[in-house]
Amino acid sequence: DPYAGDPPRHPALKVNSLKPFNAEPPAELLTETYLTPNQLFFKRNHLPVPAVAAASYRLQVEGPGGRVLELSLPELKRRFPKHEVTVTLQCAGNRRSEMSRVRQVKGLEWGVAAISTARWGGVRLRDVLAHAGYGEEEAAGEQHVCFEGLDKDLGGAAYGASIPFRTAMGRGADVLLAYEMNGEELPRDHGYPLRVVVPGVVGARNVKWLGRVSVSREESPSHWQQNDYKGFSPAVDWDTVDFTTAPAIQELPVQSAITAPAPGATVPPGELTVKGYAWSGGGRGVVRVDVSLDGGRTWRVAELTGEEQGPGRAWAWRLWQLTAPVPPDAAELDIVCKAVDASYNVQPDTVEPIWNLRGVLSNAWHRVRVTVAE
Ligand code: MTE
Ligand code: MO
Repeated sequence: DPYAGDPPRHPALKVNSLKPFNAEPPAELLTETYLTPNQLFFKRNHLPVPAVAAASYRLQVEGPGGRVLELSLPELKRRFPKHEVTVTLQCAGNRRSEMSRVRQVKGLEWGVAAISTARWGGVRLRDVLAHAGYGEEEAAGEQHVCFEGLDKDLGGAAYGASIPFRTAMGRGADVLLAYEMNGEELPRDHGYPLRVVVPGVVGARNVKWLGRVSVSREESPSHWQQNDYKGFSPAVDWDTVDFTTAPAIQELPVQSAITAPAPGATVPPGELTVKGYAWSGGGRGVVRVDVSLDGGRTWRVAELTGEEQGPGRAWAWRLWQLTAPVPPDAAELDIVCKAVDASYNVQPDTVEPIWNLRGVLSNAWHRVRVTVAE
């Protein structure tokens, strides 16, 4: 069993797939704390968790002309300044199960919790690339920074992904090679000993168990860059899909969801508190969350909490809550939330027009129905 060496996991996690391990925390636990505890942070593995020995670990960095630098963990920590940043990671498949209720899609049936937030500590990718010999000028041509994981499939192919070179050099230099998560050593499930953290960008590019970094004119040749994690029209099916026609997902669209009350719950008459999270890609902050108790006919503005990060560098979610009177005659409530980001992007009201065969980018208004009773 190639998965026999996987680490132990927290029993509260809702398991989507055991081998490879994919799990999300219960939604109501997700918004209990602003930073997600490491054990509850969602886990998305495509392959067995590799056993990496810290002492023999070397990060390979391919410099210009193909010269390969090898950096041990102590060397990385000694040579480059430590940088810390709070970043939310979201899987492209977060809320996929709502899409498959419209029409069958291919993928893990994630609920609303394939998203989590941590304070990451590590070195700046930009500093490492500069040390390897790359300057800002490389950004002029279209180049990509390619990452390879140490996790491999049965055929020996590593997990891989890439980001545009300008993303690596820009982003307020917040793209990290992280060795710490919430003040602890990076856990095995999250990429021990070193992972990429690309703020504002889809989870899939945040390569764990990082083995090799290179710069190329081409995007990563990996399956997950080329033939997965792309968006398509609702008209495209598995007979007609052509993965070369769509760009790889990088920045994610504006997102929000309700984490409490739970779907199908019974709530007492009087007053109700609704809670959730909101986030947008590309460093676009969340400027407002609207909540409705009557299916979207009337709205109230929720209160936002959590870290307020700088303009264009809002990498982490805001949590939100709203306490409102339950309409006296209501037997049921159709609770809805929708967020607005700093570019005034909004979420679509329904799933149908954004349905896609892979079930990615599922960010329609989130709806939770509850019963009102003593
Ligand atoms: N990196 C490697 N090496 N292998 C993987 O399977 N999964 C990716 C990304 N990085 C993956 C990876 C995907 S799709 C996501 S959503 C995030 O890691 C999940 O990160 P997490 O498990 O730390 O939450
Ligand atoms: Mo993902």
